[in-house]
Amino acid sequence: MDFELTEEQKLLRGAVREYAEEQLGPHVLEYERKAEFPRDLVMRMWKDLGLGGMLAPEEHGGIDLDPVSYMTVIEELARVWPAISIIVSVHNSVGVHLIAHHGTGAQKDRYLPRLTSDWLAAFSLSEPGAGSDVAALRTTAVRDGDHYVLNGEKNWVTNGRNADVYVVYAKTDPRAGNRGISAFILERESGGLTVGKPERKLGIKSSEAVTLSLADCRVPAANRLGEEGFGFKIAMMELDSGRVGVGAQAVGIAQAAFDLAVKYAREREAFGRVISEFQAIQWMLADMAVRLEQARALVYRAAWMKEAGLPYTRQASMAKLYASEAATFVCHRAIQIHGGYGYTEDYHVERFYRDARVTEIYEGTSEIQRLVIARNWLRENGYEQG
Ligand code: COS
Repeated sequence: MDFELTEEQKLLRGAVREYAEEQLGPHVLEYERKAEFPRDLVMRMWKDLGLGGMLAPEEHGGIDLDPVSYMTVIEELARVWPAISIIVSVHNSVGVHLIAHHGTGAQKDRYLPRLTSDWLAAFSLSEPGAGSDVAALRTTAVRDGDHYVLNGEKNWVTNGRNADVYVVYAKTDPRAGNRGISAFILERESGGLTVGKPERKLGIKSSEAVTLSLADCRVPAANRLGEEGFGFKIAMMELDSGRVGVGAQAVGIAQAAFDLAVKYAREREAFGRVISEFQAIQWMLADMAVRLEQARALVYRAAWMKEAGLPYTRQASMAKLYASEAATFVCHRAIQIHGGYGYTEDYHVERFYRDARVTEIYEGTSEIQRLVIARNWLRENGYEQG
């Protein structure tokens, strides 16, 4: 058993930490306050560090990171700017990785070199009437010669206004439940595609979440990902890896809030002593530290299992569930340690608290993660579920 990162992974982590602190850190507040999407900074990360192709093979312009290395990058970005970490994570996991693993040769040749250099990907599964219950989605894709015609409404599309390509899910057989869903690559310029206004959210304000309207939107049949009817499984497989990424994002947020709390507790004086000397504060720090380490262990174990080629659906959900709830807990205590100052915008912990909250919701709510964990545990232990 080895809990250490390799030398290469440590170097990568150090380089991304330095880059995030120096190149991204100075811009966070301005973009977050304006709720502005940092396209220029994201594209610079593609160019400077190759972060647009973390999960793409080198032959297509990627840097082909192993899952553990990839998680260190997402964690380090989230430590400075949670919104940018989800922009990068969605692009790489449910965009690039999905095309790299389920795409045809022609799809990979067309999209991966662009996505690893100056394009952005988005993932469009949810609908106003279908969030947790994916099989209930109502967007349709009807075959018409060598095209499909898509009609429907999508929402919560992260990167949606800036994306150059979308992975969109639609029903090719509306009577077949989850087996009637197919996935398509849609280019931004496709006729019939209208992008709505970004939602006004509690946190991760510079990451956009938009609606998409598809009105007789024609997609070449060659842009279907995988077999007809295989879309649900593609989405589930890719969400497994995406959920570990959200776990890593939550770990980065928790680490940031913990570091800020420790710093403040060692500077702030009350009753003639720095407050870190009080047991009340130490107990809070202890509870935060335990959750943080536990969350990181679950995230890195799930990533290691993926790397080892083991089934990891349950571990991905455990990592996301635990890390997201740990992040909310750690941020809550970090504000408490800061007292009234923690409630102001000047001390950053309020921003991390707001940003942490969404990790319990997107890429599957905590309730869905519990369902996946229980179902898989029962199945793994021979108590097959109907
Ligand atoms: N990997 C591969 N295949 C999977 C899988 C996974 N992680 N999870 C499920 N499948 C397969 C199942 O094996 C089953 O295959 P068969 O029909 O061949 O037996 C099929 O998919 C259907 O699975 P299941 O019966 O579990 O589907 P449900 O409709 O009950 O849905 C949940 C399962 C609720 C877990 C799923 O809909 C889900 O994850 N919902 C949340 C979606 C989400 O995260 N939304 C946010 C989007 S991003 S903002």
